Amino acid sequence: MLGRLRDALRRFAEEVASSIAEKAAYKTITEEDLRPLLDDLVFRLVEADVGIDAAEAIAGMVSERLSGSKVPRGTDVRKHVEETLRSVILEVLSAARPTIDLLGEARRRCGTGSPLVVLFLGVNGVGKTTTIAKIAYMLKKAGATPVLAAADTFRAGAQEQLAYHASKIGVPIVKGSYGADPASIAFDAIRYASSRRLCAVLIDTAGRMHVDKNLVDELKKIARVSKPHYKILVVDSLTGNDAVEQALRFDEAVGVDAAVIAKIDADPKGGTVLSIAYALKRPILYLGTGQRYGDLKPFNPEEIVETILS
Ligand SMILES: Nc1nc2c(ncn2[C@@H]2O[C@H](COP(=O)(O)OP(=O)(O)OP(=O)(O)O)[C@@H](O)[C@H]2O)c(=O)[nH]1
Ligand SMILES: [Mg+2]
Repeated sequence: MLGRLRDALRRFAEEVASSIAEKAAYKTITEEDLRPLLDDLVFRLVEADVGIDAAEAIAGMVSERLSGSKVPRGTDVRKHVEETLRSVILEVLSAARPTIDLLGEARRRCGTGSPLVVLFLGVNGVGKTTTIAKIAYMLKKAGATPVLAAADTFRAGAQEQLAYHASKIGVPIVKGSYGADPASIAFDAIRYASSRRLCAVLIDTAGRMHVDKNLVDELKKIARVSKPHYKILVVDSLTGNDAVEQALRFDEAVGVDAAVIAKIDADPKGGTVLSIAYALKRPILYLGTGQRYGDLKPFNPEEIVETILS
């Protein structure tokens, strides 16, 4: 997990340290020292799936903070560089600090007849349905029972897949017939939750490419009808740069309030999280860390920095 990203940052710190050590007379890290190493850093970050814009911005921030910095004799240069990297990465990730508390908001709405409505969207196969199941599991466990809205009437078996999760977790589901209007299913689910005073409605939608106009129009309609409090984009950590493209296009089309990055456990690179934080500048609420219901981790910038630079 995040391995390639970690290597990219460590290599940079080591290289700065050795290039400074070779010229023992230098007490200051100069821009000249850094320039070739920064190029390598950008290259390695991109190899670790960090988008080029984010990689260059990171290198720019590192350069600004390091060049001209005085390293007293006897100081561990590598540590000094790592501290700088730590502060830069934390700053980038902090743009995506999760400021939305789904559990808290759902809890407050229990029994009110006005449930929290959350719409999940994203391209095919990224992990939307699984993420909804995980969030439903979390809410149910905390006593904030949601209803699931099976508004993916497009893919054969999609409603059954969600129904399977609903029955395993023990939460209600509202379905429609195959090919039914997804917006009306979302609407029915909201009515269902309101009349039973449930806490939340989690709306599953069909995977769609951000470039498919008809399906994006359908998504707009679902959003118009269900008026979700939050539209949450799910992206797959393994898709790297494409995840950024998806995020920006969906944001343009329907507006994205927050993101979940799934399959981080299966991603040996790790750059997607940095790229999404940098490009989307919306909260990342959770990271999907596996296929079980409990495999959902709140996004924590400090923890990620620790993972890649401890
Ligand atoms: N390792 C891992 N696998 C995941 C994670 N989240 C989802 N998956 C797997 O990814 C595959 C696709 O997940 P779905 O939840 O069906 O994805 P979806 O976005 O709903 O797919 P469509 O409805 O077809 O667009 C499944 O095999 C999931 O088990 C995760 O965090 N880690
Ligand atoms: Mg699905």
